[in-house]
Amino acid sequence: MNIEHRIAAKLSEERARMQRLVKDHGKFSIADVTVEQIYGGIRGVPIHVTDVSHVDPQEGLRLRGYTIPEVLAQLPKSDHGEFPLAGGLYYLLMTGEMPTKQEANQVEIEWKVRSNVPDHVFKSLQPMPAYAHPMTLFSQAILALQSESVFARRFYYGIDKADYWGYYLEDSLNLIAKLPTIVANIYNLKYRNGVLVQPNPKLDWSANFAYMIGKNDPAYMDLMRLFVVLHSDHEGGNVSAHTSHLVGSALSDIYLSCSAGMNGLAGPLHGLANQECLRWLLDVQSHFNELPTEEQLRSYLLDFLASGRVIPGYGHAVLRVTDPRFTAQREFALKYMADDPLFKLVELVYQILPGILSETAKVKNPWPNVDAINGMLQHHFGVKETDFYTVLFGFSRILGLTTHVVWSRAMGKPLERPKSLTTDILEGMIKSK
Ligand code: HAX
Repeated sequence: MNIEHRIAAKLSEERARMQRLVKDHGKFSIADVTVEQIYGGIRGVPIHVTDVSHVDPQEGLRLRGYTIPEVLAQLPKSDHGEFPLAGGLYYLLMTGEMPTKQEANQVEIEWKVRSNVPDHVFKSLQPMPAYAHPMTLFSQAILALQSESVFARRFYYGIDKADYWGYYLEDSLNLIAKLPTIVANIYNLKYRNGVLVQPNPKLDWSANFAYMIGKNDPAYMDLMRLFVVLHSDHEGGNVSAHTSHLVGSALSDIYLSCSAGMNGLAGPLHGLANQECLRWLLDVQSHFNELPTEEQLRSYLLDFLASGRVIPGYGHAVLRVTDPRFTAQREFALKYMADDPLFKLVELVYQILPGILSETAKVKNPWPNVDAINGMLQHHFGVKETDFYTVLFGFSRILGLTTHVVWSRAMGKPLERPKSLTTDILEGMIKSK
């Protein structure tokens, strides 16, 4: 398909660029790692090069060099809404080129053709207890699909290293094609009496998820198109992207890599924050019964922080401004649900909390991140099962994760193997200086 040709056309130049850097500047030092950093989650230490996306602390996310407003404006749109087709987004992430509508539609068609989910996937989920978290089911479903890995089978019979990436791309297309059916039916299994729904061939990838959970509202379908763009990638250093990359570096296939990435996304400091954020907003709402005054909310927030808890949806490991993904979702909310009491609460928190967090010197970023609002939007359209929200995040993030993994194989990146120290060695290093 066209994506494969576009990647192939770029590869020799990209590989030569990397080889030149290593040959001519191999000993150039990028960063010194401090004791603070090694004990502080390796924060800020560059560990990886990827051109798929980049997060600038002051500007936020760029996907293949395009800001969020540019991506939303320039990607080909669905005929039935204002927001882009996921097929075009995937084309952009994989090739670095802004697709035409025809190219975006070709990816959508390719996904439809590959969308059938083998029976054993849902059969493996059905015996799980009702209280199993949907992220567990999601990761499990991806792992169950590993039986279908084209790369794993080809590797068994022997393949040229230079060709690995093509099989990874096949696996990526196959996995992503099945995601709307998998994700929607995890929802149905957990919250709609287990009814298994098949995709509607007339709908695009993002809208099909909405259709399969019984939401046919065109505004919700468009929200899902927006949601998918905004959550699709956030450079290579975050927990899920780094995990997938690391696992993929062992030549574990796309399914193994993405299932591992989803396990990282399931953590409350990463993807689970959207679930926590909506639960927190609902708690605040039920505490006050009606929209609090500024003073009431300020005092509530101060008490909450004084109890040592974090407020989900605020702060970021890299960003130092309001997340543009928050801004894009806020604009959607202003258009479709300006009078929703929960949105009014989101607005009031946005007005007050950054000031409060700034006063506590320790928070490096007092501004809202993507998760401060995404749950509220789902809640508005009746998707109220908060524990499902991280699955939605994963649904879209796999577009980015698989792109990183495909390109890592395309560039022939080796097994990742950083070094750990013992406390004695570290103390010895400090003494000897
Ligand atoms: N509320 C209260 N305290 C906060 C805070 C918040 N929203 N954000 C940061 N802090 C605190 C930290 O807990 C830390 O306290 P200690 O020194 O006592 O440990 C201090 O401020 C410094 O933290 P930081 O350097 O500003 O932030 P980190 O890079 O360590 O962590 C986090 C970034 C996103 C994990 C953090 O801001 C947080 O816990 N936020 C709430 C959870 C959240 O919204 N997560 C989603 C982030 C977006 C994402 O990745 N989604 O997938």
